[in-house]
Amino acid sequence: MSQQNSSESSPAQIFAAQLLASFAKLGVRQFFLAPGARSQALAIAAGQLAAAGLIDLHVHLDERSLGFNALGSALGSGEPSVVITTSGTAVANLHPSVLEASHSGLPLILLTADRPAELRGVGSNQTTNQVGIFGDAVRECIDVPAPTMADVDEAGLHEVSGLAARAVSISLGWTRPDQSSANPGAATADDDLVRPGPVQLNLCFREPLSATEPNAAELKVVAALPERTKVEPRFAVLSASVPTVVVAGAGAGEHAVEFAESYGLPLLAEPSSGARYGSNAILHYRALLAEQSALVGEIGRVVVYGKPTLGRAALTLLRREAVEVYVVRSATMGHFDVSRRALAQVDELVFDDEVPFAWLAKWRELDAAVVSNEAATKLSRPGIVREVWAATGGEDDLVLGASRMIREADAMAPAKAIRIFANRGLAGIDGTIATANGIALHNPEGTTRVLLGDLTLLHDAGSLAGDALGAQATNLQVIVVNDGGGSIFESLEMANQIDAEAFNRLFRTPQQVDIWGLAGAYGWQHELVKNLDELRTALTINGRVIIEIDLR
Ligand SMILES: Cc1ncc(C[n+]2csc(CCOP(=O)(O)OP(=O)(O)O)c2C)c(N)n1
Ligand SMILES: [Mg+2]
Repeated sequence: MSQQNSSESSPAQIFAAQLLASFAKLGVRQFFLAPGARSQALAIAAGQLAAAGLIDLHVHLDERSLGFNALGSALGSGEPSVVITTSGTAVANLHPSVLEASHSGLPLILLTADRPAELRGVGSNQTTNQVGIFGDAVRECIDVPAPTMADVDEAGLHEVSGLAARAVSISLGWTRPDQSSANPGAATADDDLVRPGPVQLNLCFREPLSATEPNAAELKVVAALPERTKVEPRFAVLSASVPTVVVAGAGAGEHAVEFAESYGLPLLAEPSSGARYGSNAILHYRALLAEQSALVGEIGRVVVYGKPTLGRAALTLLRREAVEVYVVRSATMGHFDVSRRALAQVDELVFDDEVPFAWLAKWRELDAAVVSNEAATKLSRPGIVREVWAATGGEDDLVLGASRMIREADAMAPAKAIRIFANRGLAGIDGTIATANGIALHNPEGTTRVLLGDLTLLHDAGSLAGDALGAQATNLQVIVVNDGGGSIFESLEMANQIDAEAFNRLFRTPQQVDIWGLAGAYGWQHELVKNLDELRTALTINGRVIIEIDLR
């Protein structure tokens, strides 16, 4: 019997050590753990790998926060995150981040500890049905029976490494999931596209639940990823005579810019698109579309990149009968065709001739003619956007919370090639601080800024705790626009139809949290700014700071 299988160990520990060492061997670096008993073998193995410098381990109390932290790390690095939880509600707390990761194509590998088969369905403590708990939000869910000594012989360990490789490969969108376990609803309507996303390994463990042997960091593991599934690219040729605009939604990226610039097309790019830069960006497109100017009436074709979700005007345009719609497929954001009118879903588009330059020139002229009628010095939402954009450079990251400020930025933010993130898969106001924390892990030099509303901050206040004994974000600024509740709801039509008290109670939900006290409780700096000059200064603060802008 090898030393690994010595009686000092347990099958649970041998299995956990082999599995986590396989992930490390496959290049997975970021591990996120919340404490629990059923998952103890995984925790011990992760601790051993971290102590040996083979992985980075982040420990958080709250699994909802943990999941978003892992998601932020995947966003910031493009690499998979491994998330480890105990059983029961701990698993369910991952659901929001799993949904977001599913809809935005982010690689999360969930290791959820569970009771062995004989303890299921008999009222055991902290035991529920974890298989399928995430429904179609996971690409694949594999229920792994509790390992026995016979399962962790040489052949068994080889299988464990294979399990890790499969999880990584599916999470990255390299391998097509087994359709019997993944609900096809999770995939795009384009069935040949393989999308990255969350994968769940539901791991049953039987007592003894852990041992100090083997040391995961000392295992000689052989593991390799399967070959990447090839997807045949789809092309289309477009007639240059149809006046075309490019709409870039979340996840569009640089391809949208390259396409617009190669053919001289107006680029209507959301701030979360990663494409709001360059000289083709039409900054005030929101206003221009809403005004329905003559130029908007001339649009004959829309090419969509990513997932546009911020405004109704773009959607109205896509629904217009005289407008042809072409959708460029996104492996991350999936199938986007809300008007159900796309003529084709393609990977690459070319024009049959030169696009007349006059088309773009007219858009630029109209864009330049939009003037703001408010004083540039006022502490207003556009003023805040301008300052935040001005302070953010190539070494920084900017995270936009859902709700009003991202729409404000969509209406007027400058064209600037900076890294901007926003959870637009499902556009929740949850998990924003944790997401930013995860992104910041990958940016120790620059500053990670989060621009968000007061309710969005409070929704995720627990994530201010961070990882007390682990790596903390170096420079993280939470810029909170405190307008006493959800002011975005003021733009709903009914806001003027019901009385103010009912509106406040049912929608705005004003809060009276002392944000200075909140910051202090979690050990954050707090800066209250009353004008744009103070904001500009606050945006240079290092460390972890909440910058509160009181607009009440
Ligand atoms: C998890 C979740 N719950 C509820 C919503 C609905 N929702 C959208 S915006 C919003 C209010 C946000 O208020 P705040 O963060 O203060 O931003 P403001 O609009 O005031 O700038 C709510 C509740 C959501 N998007 N996500
Ligand atoms: Mg608010």
